[in-house]
Amino acid sequence: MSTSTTHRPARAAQPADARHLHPEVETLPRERLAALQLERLRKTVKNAWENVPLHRARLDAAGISPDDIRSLDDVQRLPFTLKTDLRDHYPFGMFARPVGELARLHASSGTTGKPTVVGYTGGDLDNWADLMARSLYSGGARRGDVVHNAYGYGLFTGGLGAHYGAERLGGVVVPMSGGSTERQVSLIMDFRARVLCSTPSYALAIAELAEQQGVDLAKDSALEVGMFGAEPWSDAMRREIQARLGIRAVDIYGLSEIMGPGVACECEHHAGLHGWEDHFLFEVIDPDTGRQLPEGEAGELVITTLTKEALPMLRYRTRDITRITTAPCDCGRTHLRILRVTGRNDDMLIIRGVNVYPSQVEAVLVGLENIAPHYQLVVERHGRLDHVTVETEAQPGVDPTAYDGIARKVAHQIKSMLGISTDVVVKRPGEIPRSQGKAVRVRDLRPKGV
Ligand code: DLL
Repeated sequence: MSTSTTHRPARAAQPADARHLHPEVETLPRERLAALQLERLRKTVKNAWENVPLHRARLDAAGISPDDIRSLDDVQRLPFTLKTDLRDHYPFGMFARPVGELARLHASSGTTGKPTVVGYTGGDLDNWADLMARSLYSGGARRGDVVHNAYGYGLFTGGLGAHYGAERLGGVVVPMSGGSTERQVSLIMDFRARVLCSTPSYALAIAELAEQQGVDLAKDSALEVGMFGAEPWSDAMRREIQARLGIRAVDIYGLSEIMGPGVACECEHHAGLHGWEDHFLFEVIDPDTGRQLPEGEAGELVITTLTKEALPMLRYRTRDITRITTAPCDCGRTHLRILRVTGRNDDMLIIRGVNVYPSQVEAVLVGLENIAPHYQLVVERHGRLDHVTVETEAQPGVDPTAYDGIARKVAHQIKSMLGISTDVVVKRPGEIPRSQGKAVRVRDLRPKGV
């Protein structure tokens, strides 16, 4: 583990046609990966126990000392860490290093209460840049590519995370951030960007504006790869973005509490996202019982960091719902794959007993005739039942007198695919708010605390 700072855009040593950026770790046999994980898990528990009072108190209460970690299964004896722990110890109470020894802070605002603050040593930033470079490479980015980075810069980890990863890869970064969508289009064209980094919803907003300006990004731009994440998105949305931008759309996952973007990323096979197991230990648990689930079963993703110095995380409950497989991947990488994150536990709606994630509604809507791929779900309480109105938009050029008929067809389609009854409102083109970062998919009008 290096302790240098990330402000050094080291050029990657790999030739442009190699299959992996760091083959020595990306294709490490699983037994050796497990041995490395165990060694690092022990160090992480020691770091947490020695330096973070909350972790020490919880480990002591559970009767576990760092020396008790003898196998990877012992991770199940460790207490969980929750997002509320970070909030309750705002701002620096979970840090394992004095703040003066850190190199950077990030924070996420959240909808209520105090923000969640995360910190990094120079060594943490160095590892992050490496993992993000590895992720970009696995998605198809290469040294020398112009990387147009439309993730928001600032406290959000997307902008700077992608930025330093692209530099580490040897890319030429355009630090655009979100917003100024017209300018995004002209710079993508003028600078001949090959790689676009943004949320999937913002990629669509860029595509839409280009079309309005008469620019055909699919035909005339140099874009080939999109690295999309930070929010759930469906395969239908992937097809839509691929067609409109003329690129291969790659799913990339991460969260600030664990690091930021680059915790897991798809390879060229798009068959799940390789989670980088030399730096993280992944589990899937039953969210109700907290028990670890066997491989392949859907549940809540739990991550333990293995190399973080400033903010070691023991069994962090992500609230993200997914499945894990360790089956070999055709790309040759040995690191496990998490399947597409369909949504967060907190975003799940229960409509007359049926569990639904907004991304499942998206999968039905996107690609339907006359409907544009923009939507919001408005959730209200009618008596004791939740009620959802799906607001979506007509494609430009559709006669407004046809909107009601289209709405009925969409409601029918949602009922037959997902088994839930919804009201559907078709709005005029441009009426659904466009995102510049994470899209707001749900407007929750239910009374609070009920
Ligand atoms: O969104 C980090 C990131 C930036 C990831 C850019 C990828 C690209 P947070 O703001 O802390 O960090 O939000 C983390 O976003 O727990 C998931 O619920 C969601 N999320 C992130 N990536 C994906 C994805 C960044 N590919 C939260 N698919 C996570 C689905 C995702 N959900």
